[in-house]
Amino acid sequence: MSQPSVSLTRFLIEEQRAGRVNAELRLLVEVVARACKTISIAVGKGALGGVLGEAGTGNIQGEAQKKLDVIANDVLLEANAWGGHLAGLASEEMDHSMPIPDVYPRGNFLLLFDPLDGSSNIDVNVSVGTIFSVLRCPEGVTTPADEDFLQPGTEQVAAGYCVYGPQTTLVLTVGHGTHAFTLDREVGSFLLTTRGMRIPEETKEFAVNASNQRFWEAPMQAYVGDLLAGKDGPRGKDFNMRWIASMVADVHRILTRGGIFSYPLDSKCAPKGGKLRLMYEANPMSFLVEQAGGAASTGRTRMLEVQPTGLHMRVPVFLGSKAEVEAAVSYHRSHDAGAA
Ligand code: FDP
Repeated sequence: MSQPSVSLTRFLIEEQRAGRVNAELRLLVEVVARACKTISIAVGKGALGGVLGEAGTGNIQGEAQKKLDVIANDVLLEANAWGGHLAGLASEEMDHSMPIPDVYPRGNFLLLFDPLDGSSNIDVNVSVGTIFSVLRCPEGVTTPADEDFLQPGTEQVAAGYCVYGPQTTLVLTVGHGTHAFTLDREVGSFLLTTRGMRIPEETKEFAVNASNQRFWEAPMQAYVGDLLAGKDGPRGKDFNMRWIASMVADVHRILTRGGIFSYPLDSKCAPKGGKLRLMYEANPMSFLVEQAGGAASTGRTRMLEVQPTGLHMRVPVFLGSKAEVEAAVSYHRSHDAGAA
């Protein structure tokens, strides 16, 4: 007899029985997953749904918003407002966090999300995705403000992303491994397709936007220089490169077959601290990667230990296969030791 398929609902109920999530967190994940199904349908309609192109607005980061950025943000806000599982929400697309409106009961969790990451790829039909992170609302706080969200990534109780590609896949951790669920589009439910994803420790594949090379710091120049030198260089093996420019798609590849993803510090993004956002991108992805046996760093500090200073704080990112992330970090360490 073939194994019965495990739906996300069943998986979460079993996690609750095992004492790994409570009813509120289970509801929260289910609500986010339901919102992702709605976003998946909107993304899938493309030009037929009139959802492509610019919205004509900008976000807090000064980036032009796509129509689908706005739609995805609204879907997540609306879905999460009334369930009673959250105390507040923060989105990459909004200037400030938002407490749950007074008309609804407030729960004990805080939800942060990037509603549609990689959105510059929407119009060209390349995979994009939703990333989310869940924190506990600090004890005694009933109306959370921005500062209540400023907790290091080690405090996350759940994180995940949904990639809208040839398949719609939800990847989730509640702190006990990283698991992938594929959307059965006919039935409309997420089914467990990989329990306990494992990132190979070693890799021969790296992901970086190489057009920024001239702006990188010296240790990054040295690190990538040695990767490119291949078999004849100090690393003694040839590396291949992939850059989708959609973080969810690049990270999904790494969780599936290994590799290192990096968006390092460069002289263009240095005044902001990096390109990617700690709270909406780096932390949830780092939690997922660590739970799959990988590593994540800023190049100098374990990502999950970075103390956030603002909701929209940006950081340099290196994540993926453990040995390769450690290699990248060692170039930074040696450089900094030499400079000291
Ligand atoms: P986007 O700006 O399209 O939302 O989050 C930022 C991000 O995409 C990541 O998904 C992606 O990895 C990166 O930016 C791509 O940046 P570059 O265009 O600089 O390569």
